[in-house]
Amino acid sequence: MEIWNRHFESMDRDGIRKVQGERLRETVERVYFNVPFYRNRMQEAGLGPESVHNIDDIRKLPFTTKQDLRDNYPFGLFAVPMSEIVRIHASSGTTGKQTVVGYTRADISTWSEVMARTLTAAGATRNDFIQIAYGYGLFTGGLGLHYGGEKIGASVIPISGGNTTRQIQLMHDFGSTVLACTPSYALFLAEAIQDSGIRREELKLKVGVFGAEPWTENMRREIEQKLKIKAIDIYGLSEVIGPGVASECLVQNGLHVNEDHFYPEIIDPETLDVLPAGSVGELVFTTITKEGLPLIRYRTRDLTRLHYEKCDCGRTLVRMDKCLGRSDDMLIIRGVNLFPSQVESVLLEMHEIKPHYLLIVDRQNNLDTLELKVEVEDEFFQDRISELETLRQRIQNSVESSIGIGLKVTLAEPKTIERSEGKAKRVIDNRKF
Ligand code: DLL
Repeated sequence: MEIWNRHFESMDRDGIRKVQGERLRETVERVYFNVPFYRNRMQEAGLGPESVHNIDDIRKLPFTTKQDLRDNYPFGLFAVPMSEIVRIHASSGTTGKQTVVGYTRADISTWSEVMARTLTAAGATRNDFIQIAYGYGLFTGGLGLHYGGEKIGASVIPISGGNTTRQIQLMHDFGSTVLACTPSYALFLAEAIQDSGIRREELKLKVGVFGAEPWTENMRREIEQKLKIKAIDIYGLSEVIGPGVASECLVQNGLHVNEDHFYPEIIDPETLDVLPAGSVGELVFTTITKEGLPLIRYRTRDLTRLHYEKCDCGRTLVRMDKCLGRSDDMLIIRGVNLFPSQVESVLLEMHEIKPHYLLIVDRQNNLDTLELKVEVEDEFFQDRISELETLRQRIQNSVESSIGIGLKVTLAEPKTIERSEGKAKRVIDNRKF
């Protein structure tokens, strides 16, 4: 089994901790002097750059959250002048504000490096054809995989997401060997291939690198059986870099975290205490080499566990379990991140409806569906059907344009959506992960 960067991917624990300590010191210095937000936070905590000597000192530093990125929208947490930024990506966020991330030339090079590791760990080489069916654009999936694919010298097919008929045709005609997309799209493609009449023997596919949304071992088995490939889990988030934060090797026993670039911790989301190795909790990352947007102790809200034993593949990089869920209410629908509060803020602006609503998420033919049920005010519910339909359409247009995902809106009579005594239940997720 090939390892892209044997030096860093199989370093012993003392060695890696030393590297992490040095890089953390540099990062803390960089943010202290270049980002007022971090300088203020550190000063409030009575800390300066000299407070950090080794990697264990990370525990003294304050946490950063998605809210901090929003408060400093769009570029407030960047640690370099904009003239140094060569790329900007973004992911969806509450009330229409995106989470914006910026990369220097060196960051793009780091990203290509960690993606080269990811693809190599999945068994890809320069002889492969990588069909990239993640979306290209502000989302980090397409371009992240793209640069990694080129770095290992593979033949990259930048087809982007959607257009299933064309996906299948190119997969067949070009002889794609690696498929990169979300796991739900992989399942959708698998069934579309079965229906297309193309026999599996006519395809050269051998492995898939799937991520950007939660999926279970059951889903993995289904994809592997239907597509007759190995399905590899890859994890990342835009704020940290995009894909390339952690990924499985062919042993498929946890995702190796590229901890020489992104230092992971597991905390209790309530007390914020760091938990001992092996405990389930919220994953926190500190970027220790990034220039454009370094993040200190960034709370991902993803729940998982870390394992430090050496893996059979020879890598010593710490492994994280498949994500077990989130410690907030974020949903991922067709790869797009959605907070119920985004929908709520649109509804609150319309006087014909009450802010009583329910989001129903389901999966039909392996594609996520989203339905919004919303209660109409008494006085408006008496109205004629055609007026209700106009209202329904208006809600649909406003919500769709705000969240960027298609959905079905249904109107409910006043007082029919169940009230809860505690925290309102806003989401019913019927997808089987
Ligand atoms: O989804 C980056 C990515 C692209 C990862 C392509 C893998 C492949 P965001 O849009 O910022 O970035 O969403 C990040 O998606 O905090 C997790 O909740 C979730 N997520 C990403 N990968 C996985 C995975 C990209 N393998 C958020 N399993 C993260 C479960 C995942 N959840």
